[in-house]
Amino acid sequence: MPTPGSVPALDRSRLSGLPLLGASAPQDPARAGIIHLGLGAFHRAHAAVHTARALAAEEGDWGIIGFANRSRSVVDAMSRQEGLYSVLELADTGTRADVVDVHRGFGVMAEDPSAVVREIATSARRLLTLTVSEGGYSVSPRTGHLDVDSPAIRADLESPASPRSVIGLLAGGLAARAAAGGEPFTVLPCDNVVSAGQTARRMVTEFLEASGAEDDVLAYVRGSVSFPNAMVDRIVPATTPGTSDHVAELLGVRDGAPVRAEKFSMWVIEDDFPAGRPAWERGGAIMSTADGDVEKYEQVKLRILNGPHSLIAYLGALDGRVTIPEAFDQDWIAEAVLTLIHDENLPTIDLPAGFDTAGYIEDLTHRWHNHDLGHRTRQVGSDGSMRLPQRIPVPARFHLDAGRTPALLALTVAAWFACVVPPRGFEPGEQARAMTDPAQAQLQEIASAATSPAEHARLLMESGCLSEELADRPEFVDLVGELLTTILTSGPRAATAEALTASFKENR
Ligand code: CS2
Repeated sequence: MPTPGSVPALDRSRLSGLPLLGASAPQDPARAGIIHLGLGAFHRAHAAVHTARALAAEEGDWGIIGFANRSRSVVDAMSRQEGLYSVLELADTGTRADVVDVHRGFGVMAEDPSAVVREIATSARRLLTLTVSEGGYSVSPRTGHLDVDSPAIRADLESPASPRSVIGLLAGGLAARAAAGGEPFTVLPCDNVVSAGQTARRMVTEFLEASGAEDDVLAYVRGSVSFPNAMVDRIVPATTPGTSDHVAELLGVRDGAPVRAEKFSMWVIEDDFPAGRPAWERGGAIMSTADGDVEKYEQVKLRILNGPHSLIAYLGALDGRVTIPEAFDQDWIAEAVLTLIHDENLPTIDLPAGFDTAGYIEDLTHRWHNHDLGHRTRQVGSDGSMRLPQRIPVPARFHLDAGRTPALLALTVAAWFACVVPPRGFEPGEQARAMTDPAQAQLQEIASAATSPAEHARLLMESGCLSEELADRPEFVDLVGELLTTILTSGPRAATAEALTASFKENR
């Protein structure tokens, strides 16, 4: 392997000798039609890749102005590389690296939030994509409405002219665009959020109403701004220092901002773009005009992939497993996960017409076994307080309402508590300790008065941390308590056996 010093840096002068993914966007930043919020690895390995491929099929003014949330590191590295970076694709058939060239401007939301507002007001920008993770939508898990109790939303509602939260920035940007002539616009969420487009529209509208926006701004957002739903799917683990070395080995250049991903990539988008869009259907995405179809794909993704992914992460971490494939290699974890998928989640999904469910699950089990990817249990297990409300309450209530016990869904919650809000005296291990969650301190405080694991689980559930509707389902709350107790006394494997016995046997 070349040493760092001997490898030249990735820059435009070398581009002609490197494999380009799709095509370059037009160079002029003034012609960049897309704004992106959340310049993390997922966007760069997913939407940006599909956009580069779409540009290869059909030219257009679809460069991207990218804003990172808080950190400067990716923005600095990509600026140094004039927008270039490489995607390392780790497949069974081998690993390849290609360079993407579609980003034409950068910013950091936390440092210069007003730049986001200015960009949205600029008529040459025609759509905005979002990967700000579940928390960025500011939905209260308790009420399902705008989280007016969160400090960020509260501060923005007090001074809506200088917003900092994502929802506040979108509202401020759209108000500025309405004032600047009111040209149509699209906000396209690309996160694992239920009815992501509708959710974003609701939160922005609730924000505008609560901040006393003028009627004509509300009318503009209602009439000229679309918020399509979308299902996004590609496993993209965090970049590691080894990623740059791997790229250097394959491409002979040193990239300060590479990403790595599996080969699989799927993007299903509701086709509602009043100001135009790239030819994404020619870049590997599925554009859908069928009413409600994309929400069905979102359900498939959240309940077949994401919810079970959380279960692998929490059981795996409690079992000391560092990566998802190491965890999924354990037969007892795989059995729990497949039972969760087949018995508890699948019956709750209204499947898209013609969808090959068996094929998706088959592919998925293969994807979860990808050791080269090394996706960490600690990464998938982080931010459960934002992720599990998208993954657990709806399917759990579906069964509870019919008098059935969704014990694997309850196990997911119990294992999450054990990892991230462990009862006093329980040591969940290094992988679980490394999981982070913005609500961790608050949840610990809520459970601090508990004198038993069952009470610990009850206090957490009754706080509505997953949803208000699940808080008052004693049969579910008690089961989470029992499973948490077993995790503490006999370990995650015993709790899994207990859940498998307790789960209804409908489809077996
Ligand atoms: C994962 C997702 O971390 C998580 O919660 O379930 O990031 C998952 O890897 C992607 O959604 C795959 O498309």
